[in-house]
Amino acid sequence: MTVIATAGHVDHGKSSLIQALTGIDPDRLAEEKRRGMTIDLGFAHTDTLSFVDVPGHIDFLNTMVAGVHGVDIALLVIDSVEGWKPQTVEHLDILMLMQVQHIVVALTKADATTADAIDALTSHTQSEFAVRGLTLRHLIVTSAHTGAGLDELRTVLHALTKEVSATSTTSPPRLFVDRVFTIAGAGTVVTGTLGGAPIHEGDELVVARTQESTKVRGIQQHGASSGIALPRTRCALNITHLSTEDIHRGDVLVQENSWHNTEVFDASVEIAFSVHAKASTTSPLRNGGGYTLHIGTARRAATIRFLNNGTTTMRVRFTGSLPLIPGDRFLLRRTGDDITVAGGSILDVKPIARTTRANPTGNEASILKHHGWLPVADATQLVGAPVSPIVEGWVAAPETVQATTEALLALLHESTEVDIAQLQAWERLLIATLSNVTITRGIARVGSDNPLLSHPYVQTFLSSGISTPDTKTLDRDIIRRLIHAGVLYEHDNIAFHSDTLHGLRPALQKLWQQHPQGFSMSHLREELGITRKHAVPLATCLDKVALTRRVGDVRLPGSSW
Ligand SMILES: Nc1nc2c(ncn2[C@@H]2O[C@H](COP(=O)(O)OP(=O)(O)OP(=O)(O)O)[C@@H](O)[C@H]2O)c(=O)[nH]1
Ligand SMILES: [Mg+2]
Repeated sequence: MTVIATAGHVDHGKSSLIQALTGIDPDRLAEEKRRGMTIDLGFAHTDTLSFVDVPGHIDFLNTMVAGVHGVDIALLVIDSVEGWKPQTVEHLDILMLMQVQHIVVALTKADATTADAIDALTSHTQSEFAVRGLTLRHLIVTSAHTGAGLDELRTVLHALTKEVSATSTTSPPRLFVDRVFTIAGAGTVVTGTLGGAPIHEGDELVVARTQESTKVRGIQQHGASSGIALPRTRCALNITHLSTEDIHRGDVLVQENSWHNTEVFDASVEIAFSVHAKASTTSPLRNGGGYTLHIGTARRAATIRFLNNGTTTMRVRFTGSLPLIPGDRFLLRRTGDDITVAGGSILDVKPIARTTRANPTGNEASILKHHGWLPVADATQLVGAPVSPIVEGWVAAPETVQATTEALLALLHESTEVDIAQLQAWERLLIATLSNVTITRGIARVGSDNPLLSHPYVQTFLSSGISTPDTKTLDRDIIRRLIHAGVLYEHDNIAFHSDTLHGLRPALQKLWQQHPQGFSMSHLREELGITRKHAVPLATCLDKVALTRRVGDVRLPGSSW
């Protein structure tokens, strides 16, 4: 069940509304009862809805930010008597910067005001949303005292919960801890809104900050035991070996070696709406320190530096490391005046280029290009999703593969014999895949002891590129044996050398940049300037070497791409 977080100014009726909806009082601390105010995160649920209730008071804004982490739906509560107040605005800024998908507005305390006042507040709220470019899909007038509007609110929240529950995830599990406590007889329990893949009972996890390991002894979701915690839901994990001294809010539980821990990242920047509205011409951000970074439930002192002397991307350095991936959202609050100034999306969790040169985009191709050859496990962590190897255990961007291949071919032609022990691990694997190269006793050579591979046809096909001779005019037996040896690929009496096919990588890359949904036969003909007679066999042979795969009438990257 996806999580719904409350938001809104102090005393506007968030906790009362949650209690009226669920029958559970989210304010569980004695101090909260005494002061009539939410101080810490509260939790409540029904069979179909799961809530995190946040404090509205400005002093507890950090707690509010931790509460909205990882949620897809927010319930923005506005008191119909008081209307919009400073934390209505700041909380909405935060929801926007965190890109919470759905924002439902509840006007509360309808019993304490007039219909005219509610109409006026409704139109004011509509215009506040419109000016921010937000669509106000749901505004519901409620009263926790009379029960008005509660059924309608439940129906809307239930429908949205169902709508977002299908979100898939490609990253390994990550739990930003928001509460730690002990239960007599059970030991330490941590709670949070789970990100990434599910966690199972018995899983071994580590605290990212200390690398201390622990085991999940039990899982509870919404008060009931469960063998598994599902992504984007609330979960409570009963963990071994760690006391409440060892793990705190802001700590992160992950599987060992499954995330890249970093103290720096490059990111896109978005200025908070209300800050931007006040001073749209000057950026509220300055290179240097004085910021608090919020990611998940973690909060760290940070310094920033704009990239490329621009204002749209920046490098953020912070104290202590966190397990992060591209796409993670974050907030920056200015420590001097304690204002939420900006937020953004992480683009690179291991920036290498200098800030004056860095140009991150966040997509897989550019991350890989930036880092050269990488072990698949490292690349998966930097990209934040599984990547396929180019050669066993290693991955690189197409341009890098092309450059390495060219460098290896040049080396082979220069020195005729290459001692593969002198090569990098990925070069050793790549050189072995080049056709017409044999490796004997650790020495790579062009040509081979196999007379078939020195047959003049091999050179003919190599030098003719994609305008190859019709195989009908050639000795069928030799062609058949060259196909069998993986040197040639053939379709409809047209054959291509495998180096020629692999040499088309840059052209294919260009085609997919122009046609991300797949390129057609005529796109291929146009790009390479070839006839239909050659284009169909060529595309079919590209499918055979798995550089492409055919889907309907178009080609998409294949498993060897
Ligand atoms: N008349 C009326 N009063 C309400 C209603 N709901 C809440 N209140 C009152 O508003 C006050 C604040 O309610 P809470 O639910 O604690 O507000 P909150 O938004 O959770 O406050 P914080 O968590 O401290 O930000 C309490 O005195 C409630 O009794 C309502 O529907 N009608
Ligand atoms: Mg409250």
